[in-house]
Amino acid sequence: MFFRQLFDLDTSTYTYIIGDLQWREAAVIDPVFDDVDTIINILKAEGLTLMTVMETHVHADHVTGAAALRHRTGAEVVISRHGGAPCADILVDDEDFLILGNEVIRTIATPGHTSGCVSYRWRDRVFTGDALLIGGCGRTDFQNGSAGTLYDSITRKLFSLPDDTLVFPGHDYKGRRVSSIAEEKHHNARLAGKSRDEFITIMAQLDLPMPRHIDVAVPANRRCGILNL
Ligand SMILES: N[C@@H](CCC(=O)N[C@@H](CS)C(=O)NCC(=O)O)C(=O)O
Ligand SMILES: [Fe+2]
Repeated sequence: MFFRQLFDLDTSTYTYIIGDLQWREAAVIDPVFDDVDTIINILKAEGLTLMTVMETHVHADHVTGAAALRHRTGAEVVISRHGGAPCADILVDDEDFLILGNEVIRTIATPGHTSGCVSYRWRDRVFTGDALLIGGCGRTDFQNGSAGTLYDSITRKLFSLPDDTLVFPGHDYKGRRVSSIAEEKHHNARLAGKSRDEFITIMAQLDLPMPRHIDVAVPANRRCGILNL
C-alpha cells in the first residue's frame, strides 16, 4: 500500500494520497487547488495512476483541486449524493464502496458539518473530513449544518468503529496529524462525556468568524473547483 498525508499551510487542510502498489492505482482525498502540481509530482515519482478524487464534502475554506486533477489525469470525482456538487462523476451515499486495485474504500455518511459530509474508511483508518476533528469537530453554522445531526454521525457511526481505528481529519489548526477513535471518544473536548443537548449548546456558542475564502470557495467547489465559468 501507499499512503501520504499532505498539509496545506494556508488553510490547515490535510490531503491524503492512498494507493495500491501492485496495480499502481491511486486515490486522493480532499486535494487543494494550490497543491495539484505537488500531488501530480508525487504520483509520477511513485509510478501511480490517479483513478479517483474523493471529496469529504463541499469545502468552504479552500478551493478543491478535483476538477484540475480530473482534467490532467482523467480521474473520476467522488462526492456525496447530498453534497450539492453536480460536477462529480460518482455520487455516493452511506455504505457505498470504491475499489482501487486490491483495496476497498467504504463510505460512511457523516452529515452535520454540512449535509453532504462523507467519511471514507480504508484498512485501519478513517478519513473524517470536517465531521470529526482531533479534539474537536467541524462547525455547523453554514451549508445546511446541524449540530444534532453531527452529534449523531459522530457518536453513532464514527464512535462505533473499532477503538484502534486511526482518525485522519480534514484539518488541524494545531499541527496534530492523526488520532484514534478511542482517543476521541475519551478526550474530545466537545464530545467526550457530553450529551446531545450539551453538544448542541456548545456548537451554538462557538461564534467563529466566517472562513476567509468562503465566497470564492463554495461556488467554485460546487463545480469541483472550477474558479470561473
Ligand atoms: N480561519 C479559518 C477558519 C476555517 C473554518 O471555519 N473551518 C471550518 C471547516 S471548513 C471548521 O469547521 N472549523 C472548525 C473549528 O475551527 O473549530 C479560515 O478562514 O479558513
Ligand atoms: Fe469544511
